[in-house]
Amino acid sequence: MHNKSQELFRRALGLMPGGVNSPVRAFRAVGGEPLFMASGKGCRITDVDGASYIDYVLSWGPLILGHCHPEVVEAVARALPSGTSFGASTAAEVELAERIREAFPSVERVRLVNSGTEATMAALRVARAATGREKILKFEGCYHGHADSLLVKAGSGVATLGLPDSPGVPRALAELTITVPFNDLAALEDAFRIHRHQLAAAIVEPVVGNAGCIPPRVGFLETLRALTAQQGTALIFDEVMTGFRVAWGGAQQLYSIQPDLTTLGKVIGGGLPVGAYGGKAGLMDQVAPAGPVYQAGTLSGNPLAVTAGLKTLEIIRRPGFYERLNALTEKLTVGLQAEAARCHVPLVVNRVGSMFTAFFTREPVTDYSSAQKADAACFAKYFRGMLERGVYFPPSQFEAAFLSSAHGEDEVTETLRAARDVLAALSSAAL
Ligand code: KE4
Repeated sequence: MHNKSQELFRRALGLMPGGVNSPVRAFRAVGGEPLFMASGKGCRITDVDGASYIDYVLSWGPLILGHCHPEVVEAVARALPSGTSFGASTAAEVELAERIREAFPSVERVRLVNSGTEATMAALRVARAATGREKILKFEGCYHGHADSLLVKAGSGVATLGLPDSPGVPRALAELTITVPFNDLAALEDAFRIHRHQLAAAIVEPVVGNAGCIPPRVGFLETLRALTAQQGTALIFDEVMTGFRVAWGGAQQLYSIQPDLTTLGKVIGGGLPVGAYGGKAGLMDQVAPAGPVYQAGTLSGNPLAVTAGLKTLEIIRRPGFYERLNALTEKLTVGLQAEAARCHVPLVVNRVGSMFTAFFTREPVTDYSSAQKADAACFAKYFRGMLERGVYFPPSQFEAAFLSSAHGEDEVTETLRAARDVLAALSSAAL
């Protein structure tokens, strides 16, 4: 049934660790072997064996317009004959920086990089340089890329694979990373009391995506903002996933919080490699060559990637884009909860905008430990059942799923029909 994927995976296993170029692609948490994809069009993706699926992974968030949006393809195709990279500045990256600053007023200066990992790694370095402090605070289950300091109680693939933390991170460095549960105000206040005036930065996914989707409790981000301001700690909003996803201006617009530094990625590259970090001029003007904090990148601001990002932002800025996308996502998530209730399958669906996660649990999911109580085995059966019915969700309970503007009513109907079958089967199996 997946013969070509299986053959490619067999070859890949002898060439790449785990046969993949990123752990979350390996299907380890859901069983079976990973699919190899051949093409995508709109909201559907097709594997190398010719099977197509409604895609709710969307390259883990970047494809807010779906696959191969004609205007994005045309823009990149038009830019390609001018060159793929110059290692010099181009007009397009100035334009992208202007778009980012318009959407994120807290970002007075921005530096383009090639991934979210580079963005968060550099933002931490800026915060440590500006404060002269070494300790940082992160939240359990949040994932900020694979920079050493941030692979402590991380989410996403680290959580999916149940890795305690990553070997290879020097203890001396890991010990500088303080972690507290997301949404836990008491633990947050304790951390700022215990490490008073010692924290260089607090980095947070303002809406967690990497423990599955977990919204901030009312008052949580406000308290974090107040504590960081009081103690001269740089507040870093990691908006790699939420930036231009939950709103044009990201979670900081949605919750009216101004961080000191912001990291971006995914949507701003339109499916090509772009990351960014930025914030107050006083902080960012420390970055070389304006200041002494070094960060660099051969392909930073790559003309093709920036072109894809610029065209994507131009399209999502059009009137009604987010209203339609969010309304359709709500219809899907309300429908999933209704189908689960009909089948008496415990299901909690968290959603912010067009990112969501269905947790197989009865209890509210408000932090990483409550997310871990979800029935991962049941999730795996659900994932496989939906895949068999042509619906491709992220292969992990600890990930967010996404809609694109290419998804329509028909796809939601098709997805809910598949969910009804799968949840009924889960319910009868549980009896
Ligand atoms: P990248 O280095 O993968 O571009 O970005 C790291 C990153 C940083 N911050 C947040 C909030 C992120 O979600 C990510 C990356 N997200 C994962 C999936 N949740 C990427 C998928 C993967 O690792 O293959």
